[in-house]
Amino acid sequence: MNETMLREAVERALKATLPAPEPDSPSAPVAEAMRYSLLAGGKRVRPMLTLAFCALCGEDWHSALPFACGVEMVHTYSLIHDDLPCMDDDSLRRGRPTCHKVYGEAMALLAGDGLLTQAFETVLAFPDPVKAAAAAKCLAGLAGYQGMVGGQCIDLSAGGQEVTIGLLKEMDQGKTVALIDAACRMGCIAAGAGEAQLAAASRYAQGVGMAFQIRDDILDVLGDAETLGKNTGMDAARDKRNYVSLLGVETAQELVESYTGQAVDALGIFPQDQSFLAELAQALANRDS
Ligand code: GRG
Repeated sequence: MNETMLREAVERALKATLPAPEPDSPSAPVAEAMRYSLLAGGKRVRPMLTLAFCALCGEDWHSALPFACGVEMVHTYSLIHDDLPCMDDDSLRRGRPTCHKVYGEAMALLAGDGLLTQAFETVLAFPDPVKAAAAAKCLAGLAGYQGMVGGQCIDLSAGGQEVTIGLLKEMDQGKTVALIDAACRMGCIAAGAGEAQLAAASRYAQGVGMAFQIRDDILDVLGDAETLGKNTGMDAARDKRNYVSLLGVETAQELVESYTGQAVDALGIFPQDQSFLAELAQALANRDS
């Protein structure tokens, strides 16, 4: 199992889950907009985590593909909606014009809605209905108002205000950590893992998720738009506080390393080979895209 193998399996499964629409079908415009954003690349970090945790719990990772696709669909919906003029109003995502720039705001809104609902249809198609229901509940809880949507709500109300590290952490737990947590836990669920393993997966997600977001803040300042596939300098332009504006780049990167260490430590309870997930955490801590 390696990164390329997992990423290619995710790409194939996503294409199969959302095939090209019949051109004369009435829903073709929304299906096209959904495919435009979903199949635009992206690092596929969350679905890789789902597959890798399934393998770490001793099951064939291929079996977790429906859960991996579901998580990536929810992630893509959040990006489409986040880019809308009423949210961050962004023009570039995954190296392409954002969904609403190509298809218009109304169709981009529908494309996000379509991906969110399709995600649950995909998760619930998992052959074991008990695991399917558990994964759907996990995804709904962590992506909803007490998770990712809640984090976005804090983000919207925090703009232009004095923000503490505590509030920033609460926001990032929702916006970023929650879906990464769902991705890791759903891999464990696919493998029929027990409570101790689920709790360890959440500890890993906590470390990787916080590190991922703080690295994202650093890349918003130091990164290159072409490599990232999205515009940089956006938090400063919107007068949004983040880890870099509060702590500076150096301290922010120290935090990235510290959270990454916590993530790697959490893998200790698993009897299987942990090297893939440990190396992935390290690679994400130093990512440039
Ligand atoms: C429900 C509208 C709505 C939003 C939810 C996730 C989110 C909140 C907004 C997306 C914007 C954002 C900066 C989120 C923080 C998480 C994050 C760093 C997303 C980018 O994820 P990557 O880098 O993207 O994995 P790719 O394109 O590689 O999949």
